[in-house]
Amino acid sequence: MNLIDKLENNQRLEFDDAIKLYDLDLFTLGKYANKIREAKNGKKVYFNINRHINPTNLCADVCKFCAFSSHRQSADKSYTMSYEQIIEAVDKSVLNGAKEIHIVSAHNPNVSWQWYLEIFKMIKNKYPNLHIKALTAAEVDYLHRKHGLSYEEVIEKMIEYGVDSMPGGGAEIFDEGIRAEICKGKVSSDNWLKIHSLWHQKGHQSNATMLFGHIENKEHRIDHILRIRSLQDRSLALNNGGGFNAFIPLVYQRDNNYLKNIPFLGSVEILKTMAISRILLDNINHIKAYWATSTLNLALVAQEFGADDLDGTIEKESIQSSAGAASKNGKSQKEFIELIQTSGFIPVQRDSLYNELIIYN
Ligand code: V47
Repeated sequence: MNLIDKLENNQRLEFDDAIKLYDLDLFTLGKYANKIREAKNGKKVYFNINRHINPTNLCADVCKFCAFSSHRQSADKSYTMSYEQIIEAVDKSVLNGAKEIHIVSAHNPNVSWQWYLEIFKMIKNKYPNLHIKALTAAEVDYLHRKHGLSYEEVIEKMIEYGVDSMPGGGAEIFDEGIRAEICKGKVSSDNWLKIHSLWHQKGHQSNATMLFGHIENKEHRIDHILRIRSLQDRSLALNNGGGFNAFIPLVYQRDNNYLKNIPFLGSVEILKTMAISRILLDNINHIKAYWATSTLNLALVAQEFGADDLDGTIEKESIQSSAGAASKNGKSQKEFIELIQTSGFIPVQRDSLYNELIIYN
């Protein structure tokens, strides 16, 4: 059967076919991706009212793409937030209607593992219904390397201290050759997958990201997506509620970091990658076009090419905005809703696990 016949018949594609998807024109890819999107999510575009908090930028690791870490800033720009500052930020966000706090930090060698975890307990004690999405697999791996805790121990403590779900960060690109170039010393691809697998085995949900548009090629992207699909097969087979909620292709931002002379990735390549993700990941319900890295306008166009989620209002964000993204101060809910509606879609405010809270018909 040729590739188009396989697409017509919704057949699962393996590597040799998957790589050929990039040879199809954008509109053919969009047609098949949109068919899958509509079958899974109709015309709905999901978003949540969330707040990103990045409690420290002091990092023991040096990822070349990262502009957030204090390695990229003068010594006086390094910071570690106090618990008072963190809860003050959470208080404000809750007043603004936030349903989720998304907490991602650098790998800070000057604080204990308890410092990371007490943040979650403090928030949970005050706001038991607020969803805490926290600790990337890269942070879990760092706490293991630095403090000698096993992955299982870190995960048990995350649950005990109030983490509800894990964000998808730290995955970058799974190919170890590329990792050696861009994030040497950070969590390996096998361990990233192992940590999410352990989290899923506990019946919990997480997201998966892919950082693209730097020095990787199309083969690396396809390999990355298929490894995520394979773990999701194993996690769903457990039938315990655990697994990936969303796949998030993050477009590489080029400012203020150590990866030089990387040309802009064109919109066609970005949209093709979104569409290919939708086609290949038949076992993941949501593809998130994370507007902070793709721009809000392209994220809206991506909704026609397989994506069905825009992340959220964000409110404040430091990781991608340090590298040039326009996400420093988030977006208002009103703007989100209007932009989705005028693009011909149905805005749906969701919670972190994709339960629908408000449908704006
Ligand atoms: O892993 C760092 C990325 C990630 C750059 O799970 C960059 O819902 C682009 O995990 N250009 C952290 N990206 C953020 C993250 C995330 C974001 C949104 C939603 C979710 C979710 C998770 O940020 C890192 C890295 O891949 N990143 N530097 C950069 N220059």
